[in-house]
Amino acid sequence: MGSDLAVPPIYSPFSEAIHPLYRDIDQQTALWAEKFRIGSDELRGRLVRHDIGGFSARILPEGREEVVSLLADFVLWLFGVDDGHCEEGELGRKPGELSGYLSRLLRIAQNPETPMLLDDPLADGLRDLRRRVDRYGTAGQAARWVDALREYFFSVVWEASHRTAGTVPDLNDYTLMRLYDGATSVVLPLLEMGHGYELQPHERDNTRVRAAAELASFIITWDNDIFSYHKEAGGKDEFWLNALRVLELEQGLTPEGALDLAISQRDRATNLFLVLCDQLRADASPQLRQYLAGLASFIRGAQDWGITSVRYTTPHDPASFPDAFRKTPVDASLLPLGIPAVDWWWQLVPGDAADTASAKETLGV
Ligand code: 3E9
Ligand code: MG
Ligand code: MG
Ligand code: MG
Ligand code: MG
Ligand code: MG
Repeated sequence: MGSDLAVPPIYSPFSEAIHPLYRDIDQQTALWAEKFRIGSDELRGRLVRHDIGGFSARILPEGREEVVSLLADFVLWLFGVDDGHCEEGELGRKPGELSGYLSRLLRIAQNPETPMLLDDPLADGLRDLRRRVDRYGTAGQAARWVDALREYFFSVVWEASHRTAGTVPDLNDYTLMRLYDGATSVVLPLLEMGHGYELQPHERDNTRVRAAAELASFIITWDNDIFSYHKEAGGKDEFWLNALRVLELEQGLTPEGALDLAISQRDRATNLFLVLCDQLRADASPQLRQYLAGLASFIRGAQDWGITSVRYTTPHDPASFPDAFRKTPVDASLLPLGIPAVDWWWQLVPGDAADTASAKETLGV
């Protein structure tokens, strides 16, 4: 049985939207998973019912159909790795072997023609994904996608070392790991490809733009930890990592207390994201404006999918979820969280920015 923790409506100032072809895209993703035999038959049977096509259609509501489909197939593939190998498979407890396997996969992502892992369904699926990344993206975007896969892979090896030792990281380490192990950064190049533009490196790698992308990762993964707590607490893996669990253990909180603190943290990250994006938009290129809008769609898409997908609602043992979002934060603060790895995000907004009329208007407080 999963946890019976009741999740209240959480704060989302972003607009709900979905690509009109979401049903077709979801069906095509199920066919793709079958064609490449992603995961065991049992895992694949579960994944194709999780509305991953709908998730992708929410991330790219106005995106090019082929890229929405590519993203959906890629997210299903990622769950093939994350569920199939890391959380439910044997490699999740063998960090050394896991890093070897993931390094081989990375070679396939870089050079799909490489004659390695020839009988491996995930490698075959990855070859297909790489060819489509080449078709719809630039060489630079393909390189960013490979680099982001590497940072995701590196973080799941760190996770596996905790799983093997049975240790739960402290909040700072967990926050750092979670920026990558939620596989959010691998989606970012597809936000660009979905709209057929390329963000120039001097903008993408600008510290404040990177902070905005990291804030999006933080919000998406903290929300995932809130909405997947029921599934994860009741799952087969007695070792599970989740922000609420980290807060319970580190700060001696009840699940309810940890939920309240996690909500306050994700609200404060959302407040900062809004103010930072407002400031960035002031002198942004059209591409950067589109990218920032893409981050907001990614956050909102993960929220709408998170409260509706049977992956998290688990109808056989229902999670207690809200059916809507709230328009104002529970915690309207623009102060840092006290987590060293990420507190610098707040230094990017001038000290008195929190008190300006425009910040208050942005936050609706
Ligand atoms: C997420 O964390 C793991 C990723 C591999 C899932 C694939 C999803 C994306 C690439 C987009 C980001 C979306 C999120 C984080 C929902 P975790 O906690 O293992 O996911 P779970 O679904 O098991 O709660
Ligand atoms: Mg489906
Ligand atoms: Mg479905
Ligand atoms: Mg995971
Ligand atoms: Mg998981
Ligand atoms: Mg989760």
